[in-house]
Amino acid sequence: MRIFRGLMAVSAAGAVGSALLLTGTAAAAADASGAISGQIWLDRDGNGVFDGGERPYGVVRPVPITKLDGTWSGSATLGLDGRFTAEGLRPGRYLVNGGIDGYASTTSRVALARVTAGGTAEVEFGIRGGSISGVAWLDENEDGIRQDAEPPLPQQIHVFAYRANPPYYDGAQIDPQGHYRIEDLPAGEYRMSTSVLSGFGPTRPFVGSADRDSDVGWDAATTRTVTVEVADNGTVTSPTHIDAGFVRGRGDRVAEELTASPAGGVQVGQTVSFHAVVANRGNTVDTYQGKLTLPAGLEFVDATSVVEHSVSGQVITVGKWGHDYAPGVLELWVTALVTAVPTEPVRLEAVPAGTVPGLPETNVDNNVRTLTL
Ligand SMILES: [Ca+2]
Ligand SMILES: [Ca+2]
Ligand SMILES: [Ca+2]
Repeated sequence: MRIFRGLMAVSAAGAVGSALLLTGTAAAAADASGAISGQIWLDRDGNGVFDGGERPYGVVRPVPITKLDGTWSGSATLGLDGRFTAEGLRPGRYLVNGGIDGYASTTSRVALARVTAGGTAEVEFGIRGGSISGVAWLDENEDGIRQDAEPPLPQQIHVFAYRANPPYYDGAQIDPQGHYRIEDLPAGEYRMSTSVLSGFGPTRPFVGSADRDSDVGWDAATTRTVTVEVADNGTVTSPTHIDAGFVRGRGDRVAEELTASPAGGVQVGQTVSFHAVVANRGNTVDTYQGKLTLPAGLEFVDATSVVEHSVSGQVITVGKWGHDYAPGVLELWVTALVTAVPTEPVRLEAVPAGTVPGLPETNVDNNVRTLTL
């Protein structure tokens, strides 16, 4: 393939291009018109040449084209194949802008195309993003740190990078040695995640040195971002050692605390306040909820919590169905009115709460707590 750094080539060959979209103001006479055809590719090694292993930039978007004398401006539409074609152009010199935000240009960002009657001017643009790479490993001793003796994951999961603004999402599968590399990423701040591996969960993140820790956070609220930088001169900063540690999931859902104020001797007409705490004391994220059940004689008045809660009759549930909660606690505060002195205790239970089974429970004895008023 011929490559012209920064400048166009004139070719009479017909180009197979993407759909034409001209939004210019001055339509050219068809019998005296020419065309501009081109492509944008991801020049991974930044050498200005479309090498094997590199791929077209296949994102549908406009490619701005302006006639140098200022009499016409419009755009062609870049197709999924990374190609674009503008037809029906009056002969003359045009500027084509092949720059893409978030990527460095490894050829000139703007190319000059000379359109002749019946001809097609060919232009090419190399752009370069960064990469994020690392290893997914089994944190056998569960310390959050990757020791050399610890093995790669037993299955080939995917690792994903997500940029919120503007949205961009891509991922890569790990190889048998646990290594992955997500290529051609535009500049930005990325949050890392992985596909689910049944029976395993993420280890404690951000422990120890940067090249030994796990960079996949337990939840979106506390995870860190990984920055890909792309400079105008074509240099990119591609973070390495962005690793994902896993543990064999061990669950322990706990009804940890249940207190009332007043603590006992309640009277009809009185208001009682409850503080309930359930905990994930397992070694990784778990889908669970806490359920506080008020006995007959207590009428629900109000509830507050840090995470989502819901009320159904006498049962107040804290935690969102199907949500992965990091090791830690879910707290709930409930007030109730005494309409009759209860004969049954208040009951707090920590329960699995997902469409897939939660972590294997290692201690069922601490899942329920009761309180007699
Ligand atoms: Ca290249
Ligand atoms: Ca370890
Ligand atoms: Ca338990």
